[in-house]
Amino acid sequence: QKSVAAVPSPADEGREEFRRGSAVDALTRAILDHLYFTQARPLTLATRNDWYMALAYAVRDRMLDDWLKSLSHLRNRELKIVSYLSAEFLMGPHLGNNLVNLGIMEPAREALAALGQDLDELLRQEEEPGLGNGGLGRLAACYLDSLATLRVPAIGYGIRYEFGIFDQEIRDGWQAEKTDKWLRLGNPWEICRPEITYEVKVGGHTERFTDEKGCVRVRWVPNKVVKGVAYDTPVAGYRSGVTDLLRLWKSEAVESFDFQAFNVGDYYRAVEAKIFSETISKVLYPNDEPEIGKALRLGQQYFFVSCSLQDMVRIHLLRENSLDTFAASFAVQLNDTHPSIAVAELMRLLVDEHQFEWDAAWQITRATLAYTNHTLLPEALEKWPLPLFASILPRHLEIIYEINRRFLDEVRLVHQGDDQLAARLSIIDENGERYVRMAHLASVGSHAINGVAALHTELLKQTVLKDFYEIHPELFRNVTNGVTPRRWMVLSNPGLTRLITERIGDGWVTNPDELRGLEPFVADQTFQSAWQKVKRENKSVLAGVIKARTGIVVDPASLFDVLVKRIHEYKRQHLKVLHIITLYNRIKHDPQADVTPRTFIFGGKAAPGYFMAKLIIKLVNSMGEVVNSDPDVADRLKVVFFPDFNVTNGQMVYPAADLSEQISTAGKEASGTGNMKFSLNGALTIGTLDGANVEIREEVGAENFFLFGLTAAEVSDLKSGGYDPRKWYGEKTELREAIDQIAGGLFSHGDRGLFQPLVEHLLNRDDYLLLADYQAYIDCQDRVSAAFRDRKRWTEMSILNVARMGKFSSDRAIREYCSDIWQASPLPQD
Ligand code: NTF
Repeated sequence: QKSVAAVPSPADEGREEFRRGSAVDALTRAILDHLYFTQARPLTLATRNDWYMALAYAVRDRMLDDWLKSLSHLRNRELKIVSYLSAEFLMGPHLGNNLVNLGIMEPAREALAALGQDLDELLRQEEEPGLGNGGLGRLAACYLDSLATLRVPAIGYGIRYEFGIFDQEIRDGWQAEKTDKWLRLGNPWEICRPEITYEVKVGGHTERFTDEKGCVRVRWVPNKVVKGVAYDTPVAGYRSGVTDLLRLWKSEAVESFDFQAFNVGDYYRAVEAKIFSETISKVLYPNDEPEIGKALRLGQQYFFVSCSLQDMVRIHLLRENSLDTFAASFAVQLNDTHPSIAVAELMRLLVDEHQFEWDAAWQITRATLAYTNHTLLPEALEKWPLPLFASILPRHLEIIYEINRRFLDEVRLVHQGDDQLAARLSIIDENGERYVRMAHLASVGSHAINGVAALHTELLKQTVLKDFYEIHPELFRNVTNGVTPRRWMVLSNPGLTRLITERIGDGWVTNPDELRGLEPFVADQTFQSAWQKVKRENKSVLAGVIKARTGIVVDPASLFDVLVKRIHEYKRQHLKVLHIITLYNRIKHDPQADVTPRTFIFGGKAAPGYFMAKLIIKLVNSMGEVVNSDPDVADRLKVVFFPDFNVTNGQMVYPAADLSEQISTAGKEASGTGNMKFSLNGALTIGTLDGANVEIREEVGAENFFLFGLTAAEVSDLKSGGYDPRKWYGEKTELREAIDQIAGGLFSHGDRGLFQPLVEHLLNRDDYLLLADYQAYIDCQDRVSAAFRDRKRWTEMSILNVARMGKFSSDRAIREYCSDIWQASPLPQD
């Protein structure tokens, strides 16, 4: 198993405490104290979880000084607070990350060793909080790390789901979902704040009344009220002296609410209300399923947004006595449309609860909010049927109508006579059944709108938000995504971290542009072999884990070709399958064929209701069975489906990859962030010109990147010209053979029905143009195979990839948000 050693960092040794060895002693004592006083366990009975908990509490204690300091900054009116509203935070295990960021990995290891415990074992004990689906939630986590590292006061606001993203098991080649009971053994990182609670109304109706000043006002009479309770998790910056806050809301029943029912003896109705309340934060919705009709999902969004905004209002009123200056206290970022109800909720709080005039409230709302779009896929753009919306948020619907009326009036004034334009821009979709379009609500209510990669932002302006761009181009920005080098390098790839730091020092951890300092060593023999050795060791570790989890034996000397991400047709895992079958057939036709030995590693979850994605998982496994057990292949090809891909597993997979597969149909992947993690860890990319791949290629150099496939423009031309996948099927022999084999039952024990829906779709629609890109992909993979045989050249390319990845640090992204969107600054050094 892999050892998670710390960087031999000058920052460790620099600490007075550390030099005296007292850090180790203090930690040892603290762990023992927590074992006794918090876990209530004598040494002789302590379980692994007891040790993990004791260590975690001891580490958390060491975050408190900085944390309490940061909390006191919340009251300082000079400091703007970044408020990141997100339905998902995919934080990954906390312990290792906190040890890295606090600079106490080695002292912790020693302290535990003195107690007869192994740090690595305790690190594996932590159940990761899987409060997100994939890239969007993980991005939020990387951004919190960077905010704290850059000393920007920030709060991440979200939902404390009792069950996060399901755990994936593979049974008979199919995905099976298991409830993620992540809180089962306790969560030492969070602190419950029973005194920070807010009431959130649901349903009912509105009433007009005249207030004491003679103004007509609106009162919302709900039919339910729930309570949100704050749970706080500290987020330590990397040796920055700042710890920011992740505040997640748990829903509970309002004690007083249904007392009436209780008093007349209707005990069951009172309990029912409690159950409804607790349901709201019960479970994370897996994405990629149509949201329409899911009342609970809208309830979740409103619940966390309302609690968060009420919390900000409270904090602001600790600073100032009027809400006029709210926008100077908070910059609120909407992570996709999931929190976009914030536009109407902030208006409601200001107008209904704090008696603001509409115009003043609107000015504050727009000055406070900004919106990030993360997808162009039409099926992922949120819209709520009007009746459903009205039944849950009657007051918000009225407010949205008013926002929309004023907005469309403005549009009509400037673009007279263009009724089509107003209809297209409207927050309410009136084509047939009526909907609230959440992306329009977010766009109208924000002072900045951004995409997450250069290409994505351009496409956003040309497609989904074209009309908004035309009337308000000044609102649009691009902020290309980034990932934190702390978790995705220092923590997960200690070997490479050590090697790099030996050569260029450790400044790159916070200033990854310094990785450029590796370029002079590119051709250096000793450095190259050390580089290869690290990769080889990471591959061996992963090979061990693969053996343990799947029973499949893989060869660390083979090319590790990795495709890990959510399973979706646009991400084209099945294109990868066609490639593997093609190589398989080449061997079958000529058992002596010269095929570079490869291990294909797939990983990723499919939304439980997404049939095609689940069928793709089954196909990978079925095809893998045939290939892995064929004596003609003689172990030259191995196919692995690594179950339950999550942050923890990602930390083992990225460092062990030789080749990173980023093969989405051009124009479909907004950015991708896995692509950055791979490249940062020395994998070379094979990819289309999609999302951030475009910029990664620009940075690392075209000669160090395997490019293939249609461009976004070519994709849209091909489609508008009437795309016929059968043409490609007819022309390409290897492609036809592979598809025929899937259809003919070669991978399904002769069953021609099993993969029929997939084959059918490819031959008749092929929405994601696998057939059109097939040949380019195969040819490019042949170049990859050849390149891998030239070990020296491959290693050079690998080093250059790492050396040139500086741009993709989430620190760079956060700096851009701070200066271009939030107008937020770091705390001065104390
Ligand atoms: C995802 N969007 C995109 O699909 C990824 O390309 C991108 O890297 C991440 O966001 C982060 O920006 C979503 O998950 C969603 F919800 F918008 F569909």
